[in-house]
Amino acid sequence: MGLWYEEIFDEHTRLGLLVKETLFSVQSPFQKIEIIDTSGFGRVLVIDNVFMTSEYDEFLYHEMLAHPALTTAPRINRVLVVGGGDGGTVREVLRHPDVRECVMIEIDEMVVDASRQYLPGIGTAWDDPRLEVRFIDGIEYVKNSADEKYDVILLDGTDPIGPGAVLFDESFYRGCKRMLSPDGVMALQSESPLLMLDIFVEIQHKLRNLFSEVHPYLGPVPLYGTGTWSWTWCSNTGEPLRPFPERQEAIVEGSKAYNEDLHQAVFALPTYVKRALKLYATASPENGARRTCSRAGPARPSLYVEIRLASPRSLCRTSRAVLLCRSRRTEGVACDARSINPFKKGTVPFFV
Ligand code: SPD
Repeated sequence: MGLWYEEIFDEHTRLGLLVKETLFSVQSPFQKIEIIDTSGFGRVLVIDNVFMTSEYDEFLYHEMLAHPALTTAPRINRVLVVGGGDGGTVREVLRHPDVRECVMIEIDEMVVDASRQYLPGIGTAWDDPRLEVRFIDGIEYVKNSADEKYDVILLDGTDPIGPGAVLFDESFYRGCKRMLSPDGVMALQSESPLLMLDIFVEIQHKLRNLFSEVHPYLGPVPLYGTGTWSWTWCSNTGEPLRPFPERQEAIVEGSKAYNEDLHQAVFALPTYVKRALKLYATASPENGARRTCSRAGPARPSLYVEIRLASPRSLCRTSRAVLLCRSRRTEGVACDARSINPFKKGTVPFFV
C-alpha cells in the first residue's frame, strides 16, 4: 500500500501522493516545512501540510506567475518577489535579460535553505549576481521601506491560511502599490476559482479598490486543489494583452509552458468566473449587502454565491440590483426568485 501524503482541500476532496521518502521535515519558527520524494510528482515542498510546489509541475505555476507581468510592464529593470522561497519564481524573473536587479523578500530562511539543498532543479538562479535575497517580513517591507520603487512586483505566497494569510490583506496590497512605480505591473497567485471561489472573488475586489486594471487569468497546476489555478495581473496603466515581442522572444524557447499564444489565451475567462465577478460587484456593500461566496459544494462545477443582506431596507435595494442582473439572460445568473423576500433579513443563494 505504501505511505500516502494527503493534502485535504475541503470536506469533499483531498489529493494523495505516494511517498518514496521523506527528505526533510522541520518546524521552523514560522511553519512546518517538509520535502518529500514522491513517485508521481517527484520532489514536493510541503508547508503546513499544503503542497507548495513539485518538480513535476512547478513550471506551470512559476512561468505563469512571472511572464505575463514581465513581458508587459513598460520597464523591468527592478523586480520585487515576495515569498517564493523555493526559488522557482526568481529563476523565471532572471531569465529576462532586461532585469537588472531582483530583490526577493522571504520571511522564512529555512524554506530557502531546504529548497537549495533538496530542490536544486527548481531554484537554479540562487547565484545570479542580480539577485538579492532578504529574510525579512514582507508586510513590514512594503509598508515602511524607503527603497526605490519597483517596475514589477510578484507575490508568490502560500494559501490565505496560517502565517501567509496576511499576504492577502488589502493593507498588504496597498503597501505593494506604494512600492510599485506608477506604471508598474504587479502579479500574484490568486487561488483556485473552482475550489475557493469566495477567496478568489475577494482578492479581485480588494485589488480593484487599488488598481484600475485588474485581470485574473487561469491555468492548470495539477498539484493544487482542482488543478485549476489563477493568477492576477494588476496595474494602473496599460493592459495585459500587449506584450513586448522582443521580451517574449528572449524567453519562449527556454520555457516549458509560456508562449505567445498562451499569453493571449489565459486571460479568456470561463463563464462561471465572469458571472461570479459580476454578481459580486452588483451586490456591493455600497448598496447595503454583505457578500459571501461559499466554496463549490459536491455539485461542482456549480458555484454557490450567497448574498447576506444587512437589513430589510438594504434587501430591497440589493434585490433590485441582483434581479436586474438576473433578468439579463446573457449575464446568466440563475437564482431562485422564491428565496428573495424583500421584507425579511436573510441570505439569498445564487448558483452561477
Ligand atoms: N495551494 C498552494 C498554493 C501555493 C502557491 N504558492 C506556491 C509557491 C511556489 N513557489
